[in-house]
Amino acid sequence: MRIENILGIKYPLFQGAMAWISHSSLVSSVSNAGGLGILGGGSLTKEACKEEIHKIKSLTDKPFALNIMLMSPHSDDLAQLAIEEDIKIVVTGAGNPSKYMKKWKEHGIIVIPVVASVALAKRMERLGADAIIAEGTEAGGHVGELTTMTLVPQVVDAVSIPVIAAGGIADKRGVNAAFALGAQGVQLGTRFLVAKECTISQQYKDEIIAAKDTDSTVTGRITGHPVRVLKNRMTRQIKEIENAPGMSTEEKIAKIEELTMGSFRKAVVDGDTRYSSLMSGQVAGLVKKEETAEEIIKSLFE
Ligand code: TUI
Repeated sequence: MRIENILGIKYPLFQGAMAWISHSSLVSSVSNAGGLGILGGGSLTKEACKEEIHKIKSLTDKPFALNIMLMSPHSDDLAQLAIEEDIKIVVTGAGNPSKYMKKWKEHGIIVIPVVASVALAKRMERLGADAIIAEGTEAGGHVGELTTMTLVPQVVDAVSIPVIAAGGIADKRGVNAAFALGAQGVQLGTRFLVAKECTISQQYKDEIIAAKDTDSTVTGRITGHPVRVLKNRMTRQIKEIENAPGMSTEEKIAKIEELTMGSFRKAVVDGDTRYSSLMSGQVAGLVKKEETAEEIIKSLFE
C-alpha cells in the first residue's frame, strides 16, 4: 500500500521533526496543507508535549505524527504519552526504538523509525515498523555516515515496507531523485525551517537563506554525536578543540560540551548566530525565501 493511503495524507511529504522547532504552528500548517506534520518531541517534557498535542488537535483534523527523539531524557515518558493521547503515528529518531515497538504496535500505532543503516531498517521491519525513513548524512542535525544517494536504494532493496527518503532534499528535483531511488515519499527539514509558520528566530531563518553550498559542517564526531550545523564562530572553536595537540579525548569532549551547552536554544530562541548551533542540512544553499508551508508543499508536487 502507498504511504499516502497508509497515513491518510494527500502528498507523500513528511516535515522533518525538529526539536524546539516543529511544534504546533508548523506541524498543523503542514498537515492542513496535505503533508504529514511531525511534532518534534526532542526538547519537550511529557507535560509540555501533551500541551502541544492538544494545540495541534485544535488546529487541524488532519493526520500528524509525534517524534520521539531517542537521546532525550524524556523518551520513556513520551513513548507512554503517545499511547495515552491516542497518537496514530509515531516517528522515532537518533537511536534504536526496539524497546517500545511491541507496546506501540499492540495499541495499533503506525510506527515509522528514522534509520541511517540497512541493518537497523531490517530490524525495524521485523519488529513491525510500517514504513522506514532512510536519512542520509546531507541532513541537518544528528547525522549518520551514508549519503541519501547510497542509503535509500540499499534500504529499498532490503525491506518490503515503504521507504521515505530524507537528507539533501529541498525542491522538486530532489523529490524526483528520491522517487528514482525507489522511495515512496520524502522528508524535508531545512526548507521548513524558513516556513512562515515556523517560529524560530528571524536571525536563524536569515542564516539559512544566506547560506551557500559549502556553509554546513559536521561537529562533534569526537563526542559520538555528530551534528550538521552552519559554520560560525562556535563551530570554528569546536574544530580547534578537536584538533588541539596535547589534550586527551576526554578533555576535548568536556570542553566541547561546555562550549555547546544550550547552543541550539540560542539559535532558535535568542537569535544568536555566532555562538549557537544553527542546525541545517546541506540543502540550505537551495533555500532562498520564506514561504508558507502550503506554498512549499505545492512547489514540490504541483
Ligand atoms: O534525529 C535526527 N536528527 C536530530 S536529533 C537531534 S537532537 C537535538 N536537537 C536539538 C538540540 C539538541 C539536540 C538533532 N537532530 N535525525 C534522525 C536520525 N536518526 N538520523 C540518524 C539517526 C539514527 C542514527 C543511528 C537512527 C538510528 C541509529 O541507530 C543507532 C543504533 O543504536 O542502532
